[in-house]
Amino acid sequence: MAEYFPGIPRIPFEGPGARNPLAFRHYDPSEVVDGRTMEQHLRFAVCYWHTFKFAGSDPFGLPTMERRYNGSGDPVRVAEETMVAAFELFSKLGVKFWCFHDSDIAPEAATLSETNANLDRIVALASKLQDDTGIRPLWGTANLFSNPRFMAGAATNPSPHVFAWAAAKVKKAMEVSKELGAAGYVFWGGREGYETLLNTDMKRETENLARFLRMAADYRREIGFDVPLYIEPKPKEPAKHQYDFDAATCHAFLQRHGLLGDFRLNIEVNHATLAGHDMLHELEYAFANDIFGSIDANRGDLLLGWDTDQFPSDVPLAALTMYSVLRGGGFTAGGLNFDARLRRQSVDPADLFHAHIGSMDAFARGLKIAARLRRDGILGGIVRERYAEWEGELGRRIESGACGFAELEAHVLRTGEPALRSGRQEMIENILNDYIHS
Ligand code: XUL
Ligand code: CO
Repeated sequence: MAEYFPGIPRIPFEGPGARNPLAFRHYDPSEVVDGRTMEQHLRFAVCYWHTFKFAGSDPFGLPTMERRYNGSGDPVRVAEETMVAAFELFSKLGVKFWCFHDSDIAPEAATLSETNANLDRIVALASKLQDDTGIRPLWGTANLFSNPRFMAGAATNPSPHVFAWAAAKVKKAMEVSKELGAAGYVFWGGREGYETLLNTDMKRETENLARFLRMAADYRREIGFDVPLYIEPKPKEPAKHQYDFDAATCHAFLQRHGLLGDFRLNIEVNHATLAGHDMLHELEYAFANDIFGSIDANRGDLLLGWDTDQFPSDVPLAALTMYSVLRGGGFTAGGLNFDARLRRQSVDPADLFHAHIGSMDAFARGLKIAARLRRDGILGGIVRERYAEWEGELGRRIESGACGFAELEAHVLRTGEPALRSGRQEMIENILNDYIHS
């Protein structure tokens, strides 16, 4: 079989002092942390679109990256070569999962039947490569945003004909995701929103989106695809406003339409920041409301207002993310999908490895820091103490619903002003630094 990343070995674990740029310093898949191996905790996935289809173009410039597998010629043959290259990269990195859109892996053709036939051919190859390596999709999805037919949305399109196209694409993408043994299925509605309200019927569009998602949930049951469905919140880009704005908006939408039992959230770091939140806010919201599912791990640039999808090599962020995940009970079907791409000047194939190695190491460190934070119980203790008064007589009466405004007014008249207690933010940040840098 052709080798697409010659000169790059299977990435070994060499430990914290290593100087080899093609080695892990912290990610040792078999190391046990808190009763599970790092591999079981972190469930890393490589994303197909950025890693194999992004070639460095931006709105101002042409592609910069040449890849041996992304050649010209018969598009199905090119797609097959890319799939072989993908499994070489997955295996060399030692990840157990990958994520894909239908149109990343197989070229679209003139008709739906031809496109589906292309997909079947590539899926047969992917199945074989999966059997050889034990790697499988964390989730699959359908691309409902690149083709011009989806310019005004997919399930929220003014045209039912386009709605039908979206349904046909999702139907097939669910079928192939099931065939490949995917652990989940994602809906990200990049064009499910609007450019201007002047030409938009928001009520109809959002109700049709709910109808569409209900059909998807029904079809999942019909074919016995017994995995979580995830909505991936994002506030904008490419739409000016996207209906799946953030975790809380998605939650309200799912509740309003009776879809909570079927859908959870796939939360992405850069989408959180575009919504004016940090990742921890989104995670905390999802865990508090029992809708957490999976994570698209990347990061944005605080000085740029768009989705830069950079690799998440930031250790403090990884530590706080994993602290939240561990507190929430860890991943079940979800995992950490690197929805991240190289910078345009990182043109070497080896850069793909440096990017993933750095991010996997950051999350391995983050996991260990998070496990120590939890074991020592310091943050948990601080929060418990901060709310300790709720365990007293007054707190218990309020939380059990035993009292109302009149009794509370009487309490204030009797006891006067409350004592002011420090939130100790700076002290807590210092403790966190001790854990991150020790
Ligand atoms: C776009 C994005 C998507 C989804 C899958 O911002 O994150 O790639 O993850 O469609
Ligand atoms: Co994403």
